[in-house]
This record gives sequence, structure tokens and C-alpha cells, in this order.
Amino acid sequence: MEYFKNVPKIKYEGPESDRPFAFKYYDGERVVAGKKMKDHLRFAMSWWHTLCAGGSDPFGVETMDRSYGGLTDPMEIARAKADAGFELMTKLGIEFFCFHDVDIAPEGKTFAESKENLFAMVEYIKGKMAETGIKLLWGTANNFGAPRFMHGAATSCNADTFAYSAAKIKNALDATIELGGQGYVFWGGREGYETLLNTDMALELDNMARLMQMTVKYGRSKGFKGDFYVEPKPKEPTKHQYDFDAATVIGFLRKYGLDSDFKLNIEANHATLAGHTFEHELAVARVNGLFGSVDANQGDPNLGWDTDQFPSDVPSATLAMLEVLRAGGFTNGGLNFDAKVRRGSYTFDDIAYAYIVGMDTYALGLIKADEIIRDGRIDKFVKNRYSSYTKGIGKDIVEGRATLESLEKYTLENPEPVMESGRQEYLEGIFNSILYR
Ligand code: XUL
Ligand code: CO
Repeated sequence: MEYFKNVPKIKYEGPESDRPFAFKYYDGERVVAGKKMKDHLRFAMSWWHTLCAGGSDPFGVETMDRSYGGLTDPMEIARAKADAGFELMTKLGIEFFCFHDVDIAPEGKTFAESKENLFAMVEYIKGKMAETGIKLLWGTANNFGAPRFMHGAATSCNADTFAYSAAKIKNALDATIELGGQGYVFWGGREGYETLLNTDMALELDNMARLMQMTVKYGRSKGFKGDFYVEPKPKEPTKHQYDFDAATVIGFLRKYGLDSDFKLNIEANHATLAGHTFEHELAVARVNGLFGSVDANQGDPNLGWDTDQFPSDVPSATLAMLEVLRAGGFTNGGLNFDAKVRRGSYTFDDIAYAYIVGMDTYALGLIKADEIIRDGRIDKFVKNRYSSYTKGIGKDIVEGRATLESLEKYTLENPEPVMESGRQEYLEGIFNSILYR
């Protein structure tokens, strides 16, 4: 059965094309900065938003029909979702997908039944992957949705919930390995607290690390060679989440000796929720050697929550792709569209339009980031701005020869430092002239 009936195979037609079902900028085979666009961008479809989410919000029911032709049996629906997902990815030329355990298979009445459903769907999806050549970017466990996770998962006050979380992660990781996944994500949706009046923060943090350490040990023993990721987010659903932002997560990973197995999965909308720019979070991951993967979406500057919109902001995608290129590009990671269509965009056509705009936005971001690097003016400015560290006292500082005493002596002997302009507006002008030429 065909689900995206109006959607043809989407091809690159260039910016002049006025056909809605066509790429204006994304041309997977085009070589940019020494690599095919598709290999730079490594686009992935998010199973949950694309195939499961129905558009409900706190004020209203679902607006989107996700019964896949009126099906009622949960396993039949799960298979239809897989069919629809692989149809969409094939039509868009998307080569990867990401899933939570509960996205691909319905939960049963018992844990054993859920496990059986999960591995039945793993077999089904494996067949689809073999047919299409589409690969798994990363898998994860939904350890935040069910009532048992109301106080957290690894950070729950209840040890039975810790055990349940571990059991779910074991199966989700086994599923990921079975499907040849290149990554496994931890997103701590309810790993945090609402009030310190009922919270033992020290135990919760230690327990969160314990579960990650167990996962690494198990995964490596099963031959998993991919990356483990933490996806920072400051709040929502929990008031205060432990994985607040990139810097907080890096401190945590280092404290518990997890930084050689884990990298970061940076989500644009989580960055802005934390009061940072997207590119700031990517830069923090990069300069600490922990850049891993990206959840590509965008928030709404007028709203203070995770709206998970499809990315259409080209300047932001350009700044993000500059960071990706500076990090040396993706290895096991990619650009996962953790994004959903608006509630009013309820048709299957809208899903295709959303992916097209998202893919075109990142294609433009990549093209423009490469142009900025090749133009060289911005990089040259930055290099020059720090040139005082390449000679004299600056060189002594970075090469470890300076002490407080030597720097006091230098300061006593020299006049007041002379500053140079930061030239922000000039640089913003260069950025615009490259973006809009
Ligand atoms: C929630 C979120 C998750 C993670 C995976 O804000 O981003 O979908 O990406 O659990
Ligand atoms: Co995400």
C-alpha cells in the first residue's frame, strides 16, 4: 500500500523550480567541501514525530490520522508505520532513521510481551532495511512516557523503576545492535527534579552514571562499536533536568569516566531553551572533543517551550554547519529531524513538504558554511584577533613559561594595554554578503 500517494520521488530541480515536490538546494550527489552533500548531512527520519505523533496538544485531540487506513491491531499499525516510513525515506532520499523502543513496537500488557513485540518489529524493519539500503543512525529507549517514570528513570527514588529502565535500555540497545545502529542516545526527559524538598541530588546523579556505565559495559561486550550520546536539555518535561546543557553534560561525563564512550547529540531547540544559541552548544561539544550528532529542528523565539519545528532558518543552519565542518564532519552521527509538522499541517503531503524545507535549509547551510570558510575573511579576522598570543608575552603564556610574578613584572614595565575593535557589525555584514549573494 502507498501512503504518501501524492508525493513522487523528490529530485533536485534548483532554486528556480516552482514545483512544490522538488528540492531547490539539496542535491545529494553534489560535491561540497570535498564530499557529497548526502555524506556531509547524513539526514535521518525521526520515527516518533513522523510516524506516531498525531498532533494532540494540552488543549486538543489528535488532528492527524495515524491509523494507516483504519487499522486497529497495534502490531498491524506498527508494520504499516514501518512501510510508510520506508516509503517516505525512499521518496526523499533519506538514508537513516532514529527510533525509541515504543515508536517501533507497541507496549504489551507485560514487559515480556513488550519485548516480544519489539524484536518481532526488529525483524520486520531489518527486512525493509535490506530492501532499501536505509540504515539506522541511532536507537533509544523511551524512559519518560509511562507512569512508572513519573519520578525519573535512572534517577527515580524507586529502585524497581531503575531496574525497569535498565531492562528497557538493554532491549533497546540489543535492537539497535541487531539493526546495525551507529549510535545509542540517552535523553534524560525526566532525569531531574521538581523540588529539592523531596530530592537526594547526589544519589540521583550517581545512579544516572551507574546506569550509563552498565550500558557501556553491556554494549561493548555485545560488540557495539558505535557512539553513545547524551542529548542535553535544560527543562521540559522536568523543571530542572540534570543534562541541562553541553557544558553541564561534559562535566558529568568526565566526573564519572564516561567521556571516552559518550559524545553529545545537540538539539537546536534544546539549546535555545537553555538560553544558548544552537551554534554555541555545537561549539562547546566541538572544543571539548565530544561533538557527535545533531537533532535538527528549531524553536519559536516567541514561545518558551520545545516546539520541535522543522528547520527553515538558513542563517542558523549555516552557523550550525560551520561548527559541523570545523568539527571535521560527522563520523557516526548525522542530522536527525527531531521535528514535527504543526497541528494544522495534518496531511501526509505536509510531512513531505516539511522534510523538503528541512533538507533544503541544511543544504543551503552547508553550501554557505563552505563559502564562508573559502572566503576566509572571518577566519582570518579571528586568527588575527588572537595574534598577541603568537609572540612575546602571549607566547610565554600559551607555552607555559609565564607565572604570576613574571606577568606582574611585565605589567609594571609596560604601558596600559591598547585594545582593538571586535568589529562585530563588520563581520555580520560579511556573513550577510555571503548568505545573500
Ligand atoms: C525530546 C527529544 C527526544 C530525544 C530522544 O525533547 O528531543 O525526542 O531526541 O529521546
Ligand atoms: Co531530540
